[in-house]
Amino acid sequence: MTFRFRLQATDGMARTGVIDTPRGEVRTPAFMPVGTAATVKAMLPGSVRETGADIVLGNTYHLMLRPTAERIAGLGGLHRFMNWERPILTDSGGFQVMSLAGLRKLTEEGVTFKSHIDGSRHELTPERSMEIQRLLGSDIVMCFDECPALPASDDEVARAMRLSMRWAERSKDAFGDRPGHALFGIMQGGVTQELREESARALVDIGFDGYAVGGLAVGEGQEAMFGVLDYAPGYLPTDKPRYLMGVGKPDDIVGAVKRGIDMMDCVLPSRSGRTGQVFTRHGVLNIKNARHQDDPRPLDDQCSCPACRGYSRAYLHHVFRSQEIISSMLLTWHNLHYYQQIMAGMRGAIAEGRFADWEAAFHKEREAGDI
Ligand code: PRF
Ligand code: ZN
Repeated sequence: MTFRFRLQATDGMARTGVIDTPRGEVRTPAFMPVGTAATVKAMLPGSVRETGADIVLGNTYHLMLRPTAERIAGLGGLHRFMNWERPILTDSGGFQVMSLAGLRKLTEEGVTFKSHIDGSRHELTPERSMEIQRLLGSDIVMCFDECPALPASDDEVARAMRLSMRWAERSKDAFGDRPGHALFGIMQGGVTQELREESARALVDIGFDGYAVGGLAVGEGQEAMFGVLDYAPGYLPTDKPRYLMGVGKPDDIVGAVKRGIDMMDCVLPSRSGRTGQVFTRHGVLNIKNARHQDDPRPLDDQCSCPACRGYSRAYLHHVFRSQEIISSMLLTWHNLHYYQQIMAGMRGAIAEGRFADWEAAFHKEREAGDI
């Protein structure tokens, strides 16, 4: 069994399909929980699966620093190491270097940087990123790129995009031919249409198994992001998956799928689970708030997750305030479950040609207010 994308239905620009991989199917549109340090924090792999996830994301940057890619390879690869046998997509490291590492130096060759953990010096290049992602055993490998924070000057955005395109070519050469594994290119170009088009052409010329839209959700705001998504997916092949990196809030995800995105990842549902922010059909609530302390109701009476089936808001408020570990476990489970419910809802609606109605109902439930 090799890597393949089967588009099954479209509704407007929205699409639904399946990515076949040797480790199982990924139903699209797909939301990928983030497992940065070889764990989706506060969740057992079986629990992640129970929320409905088909694939999780891992990070080159974190794993190369600790415990190192060579150690994970020696222990049988990332799937075995973290006990998740289904597909894993790994990010390439460039984005995390820029947002997390200490002193950095960027050259044509790559990036040298200081670890945020112990200050030790490291280098990442397209070739080294491909080697690390191979050692991890990643099913979907991302090209090494540079993502500038916005706002940035047109010159800066163009320079970073063109460098990323040269790195994409080196990534492809270094990746080589690996049946059953996929390499995705990453489009850059900020919020400038001409640069996005140039980037897409460069990637399509090289040829990838899928295409990511990078460089968004980095400070430009939802309206500007949707502005780019109104045209960017149109520059990409229809028969390959499209992945919007690092997005987002529930309404970002729905808006992205509406515009032709097939895959997304974000720390928001899992991180928020640990900070007490809860996503529900009616909007966001903060469990820390004193108004929950006597409330016998579940977070969401229609949600079938363990937090909602077994516990009151009062209990969840109590364990959060008491900094009990079960608080992170339950809130993360609920948030991931809710995100996967959104994805399943969209997949069903697209398949049946009723995405517009589904989207209207999604927004209406949130406007109803009173959470
Ligand atoms: N590039 C890579 N990873 C990313 C991004 C990117 O542009 C983003 C942007 N939102 C998140 N993660 N390699
Ligand atoms: Zn729930």
